[in-house]
Amino acid sequence: MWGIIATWRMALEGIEEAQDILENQGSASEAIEVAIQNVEDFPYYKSVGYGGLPNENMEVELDAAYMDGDTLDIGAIGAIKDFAHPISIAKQLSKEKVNNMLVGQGAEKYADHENFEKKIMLTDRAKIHYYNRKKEIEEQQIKPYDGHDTVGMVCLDNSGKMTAGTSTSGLFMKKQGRIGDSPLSGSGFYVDSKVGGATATGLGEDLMKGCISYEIVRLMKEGKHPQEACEIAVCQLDKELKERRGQAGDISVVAMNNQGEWGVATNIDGFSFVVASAIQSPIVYLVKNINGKCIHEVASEKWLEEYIQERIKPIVQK
Ligand code: SD4
Repeated sequence: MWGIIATWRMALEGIEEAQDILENQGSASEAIEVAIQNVEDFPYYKSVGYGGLPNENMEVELDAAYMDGDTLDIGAIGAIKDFAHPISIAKQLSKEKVNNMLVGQGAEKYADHENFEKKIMLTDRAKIHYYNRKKEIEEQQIKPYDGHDTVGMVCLDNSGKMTAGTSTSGLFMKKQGRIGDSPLSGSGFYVDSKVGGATATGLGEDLMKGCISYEIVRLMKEGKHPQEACEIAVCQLDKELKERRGQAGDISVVAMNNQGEWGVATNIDGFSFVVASAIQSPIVYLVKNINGKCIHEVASEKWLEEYIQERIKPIVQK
């Protein structure tokens, strides 16, 4: 049995590539890297890799992580600039004995030394978004940005090995050096091949408060189905945050256990995800939270078409 699950519709093409690898007895380690690289390369996704939106200084700072569920190896990078494939750097770091998590200049030095592909990750389109947002902030005093779209994946291969990976440009207009949950073990991702894995997307500052990915794996280890584990973890964190702080940021998660069963939960409307397995070709689903129960439905052709049109439509500087 193989399977792979990922946050957001943007993972679809990457998941299709992963499917080829996994069907042909490729490893979860290769499949997840290829799938995430695909998302990093696509210029129209505004929150991952090339084309990702910049921080308040108009610099694209990227976070990524990779985890091997057999060995529990973890590699992560934070706030790295101008490298094409953060996921691959994170994966390589996972194989080091120490220095598994590097940030900023240290991460760039390592990536350069290891000959990872350099690339200017700030696109003209991202600059237009930046200038427009700056103008809106000046004119309307609105908060920088509360949207998001990190790609996170959990993968199981035919040998039973599991991996997890994340890649993101984080929050638009974030402060220089700000790192979210995505490179943080237990918050943005966690995987244990003996149990399963989970990954999160949303407001990093809140996701960290519940170590939500670890919590989901812990619940699965207690015997919960991934769907139940995801719903419990999202509901509890959402409730705790609201009780203690008056509000909760966006929280969305996907999970898969080592049998290829999967689950998903969110506290927002409009969360999408992609899943594929030995018994299911890649499908995009949309999720709704109805009183704590997360209902998912297959995305319609119309929705899929509108999604892509919205991503690639021309934008103008205001
Ligand atoms: C972050 N969690 O940096 C990321 C952003 C995100 O979906 O998920 N976007 O806080």
